[in-house]
Amino acid sequence: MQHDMFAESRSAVRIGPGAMLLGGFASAEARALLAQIPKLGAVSPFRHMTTRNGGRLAVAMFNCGETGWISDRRGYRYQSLDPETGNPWPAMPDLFRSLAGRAAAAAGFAGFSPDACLVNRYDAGTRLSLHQDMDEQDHDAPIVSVSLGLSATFLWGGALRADRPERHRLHHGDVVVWGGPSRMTFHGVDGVERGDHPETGPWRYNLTFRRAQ
Ligand code: MD6
Ligand code: FE
Repeated sequence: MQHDMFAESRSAVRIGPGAMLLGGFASAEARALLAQIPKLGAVSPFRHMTTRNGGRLAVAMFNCGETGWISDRRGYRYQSLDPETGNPWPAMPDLFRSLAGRAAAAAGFAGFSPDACLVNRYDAGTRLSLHQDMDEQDHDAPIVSVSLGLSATFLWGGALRADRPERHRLHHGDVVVWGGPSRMTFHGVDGVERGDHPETGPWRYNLTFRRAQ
């Protein structure tokens, strides 16, 4: 398909020390990755989590894996049970785990074995403001972030929230890996444009893999 061929021709770009944007790294597997989402969502549905101050996260989420990231009135944390169902999160599909390991290795982090995968769903206009991923116990492991469907702009900041972010366009099949000296870099998402993607319709999906425990 035209879309995937374009993505596959894109190359790897170093965006910081220990940080790579692997253009099209997941293109060949994108359809198989997407096919898992409704199956996982049948166990733990997409939901808009609450924040400490009573707000609602604009990004819809659920997790798969041994543990999962949640937000509620008590704050952010990882837990092994889905608060919505009271049951464990669905298991991480082998394809997810394998892709995350291969992408991490391609970026210089051999042996990455995620125990959590946050599945994010964005609609047009949804933003994720600059933040650090810091609820994980293991900060030695990298973060692997897979983009599927509608394109978005990845905001790649610095060690301080005030650092002006670089903007990198992320397309279907792109993977960003950050670890080592970049592990605590501020990042966010902007610019999901209205569209009708051949594989995902009106959505952008993102799979974020982490070693949380
Ligand atoms: C992305 N997502 O969607 C990057 N971080 O490309 C994140 O950085 C992220 O979606 C923490 C919690 C949820 C997220
Ligand atoms: Fe993040």
